[in-house]
Amino acid sequence: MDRQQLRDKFRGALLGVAVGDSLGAPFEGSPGLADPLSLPRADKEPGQLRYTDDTHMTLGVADSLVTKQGFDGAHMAETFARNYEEEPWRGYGAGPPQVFHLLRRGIPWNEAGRMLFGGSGSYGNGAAMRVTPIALAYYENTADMLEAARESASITHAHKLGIEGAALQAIAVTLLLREPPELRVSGSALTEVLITHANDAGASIYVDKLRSVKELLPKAPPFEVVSRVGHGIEAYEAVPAALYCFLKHSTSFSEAVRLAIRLGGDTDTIASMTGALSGAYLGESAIPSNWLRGLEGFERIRGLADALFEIALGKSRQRGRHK
Ligand code: AR6
Ligand code: MG
Repeated sequence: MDRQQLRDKFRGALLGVAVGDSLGAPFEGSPGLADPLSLPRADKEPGQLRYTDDTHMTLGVADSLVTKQGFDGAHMAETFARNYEEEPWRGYGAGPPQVFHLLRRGIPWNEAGRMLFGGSGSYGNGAAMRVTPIALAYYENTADMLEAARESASITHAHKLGIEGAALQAIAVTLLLREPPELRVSGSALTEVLITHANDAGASIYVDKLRSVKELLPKAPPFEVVSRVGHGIEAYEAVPAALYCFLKHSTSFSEAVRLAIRLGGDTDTIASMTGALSGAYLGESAIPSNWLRGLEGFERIRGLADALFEIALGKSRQRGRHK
């Protein structure tokens, strides 16, 4: 793959997060089966697209990675807290603000997340929804990527299922970045890689739900995914649901994102994660220009994707020297 194509995929992944989030936000909490006529259309400008906490936190991850040229837990936690204090109205889940409060009381970044939900930590989808920049910066080295994905998740989502949701979403993004879009991705092979990972991590609920995704993909009507996998705020529902939406329409960014919104539930987050997968695979060039035109922060997001691309190339050169 040439440099230009890979950079297009980096931009697609990060812009995909923001586009899916912004388009899905007005539908959050809907029961599903929205009238197709009410869904965003690729041939129509939706006007100003405002992103929510999903993108706000993703940009925090990206900013911190760029500033520190890699993962630094204390810096990333401080970045999250500061961003939240500046724009608390973005639609944050209940858990993260509690973590920021604990950080401000002096609790270390790698302890605060464990204090939530009676000491079990959060299994919400908030760590998975923001993990894309980690997948980008570390896209060539799965072991380093997984370590950074898990540690970054644990800042606010210390429950094993919150962490593994982020790990699975990150693996999917990195694998799709490496895959040239001309070769049709095998949904079954990609899902199988994730099943193996979930199995090794002892996260059986992901194994079961990913098996359902694999089974439903070729034949079932899309709405069966809601009853079998779910479309909720829990990472173990939203992450497999997003994978399903991407794989169901792996050659069309707009159709994948529209399906995520149509399924209802946590539409902004599932559409955002679907957008990350589809953007990582197909690139920015596959995102409807009508959807990019009104996107809040477009230039900044694109610039961060380019900065993450440079970090990834730098890590790749470093590894080459040490071989
Ligand atoms: N026990 C019981 N319920 C839990 C647990 C647990 N251990 N962990 C999570 N929940 P949270 P997020 C439930 O608050 O993941 C925005 O709208 C609980 O109901 O950590 O950052 C985004 O768009 C908890 O409030 O926040 C996303 O949709 C909820 O899961 C979403 O919020 C979410 O976990 C991201 O939320
Ligand atoms: Mg959401």
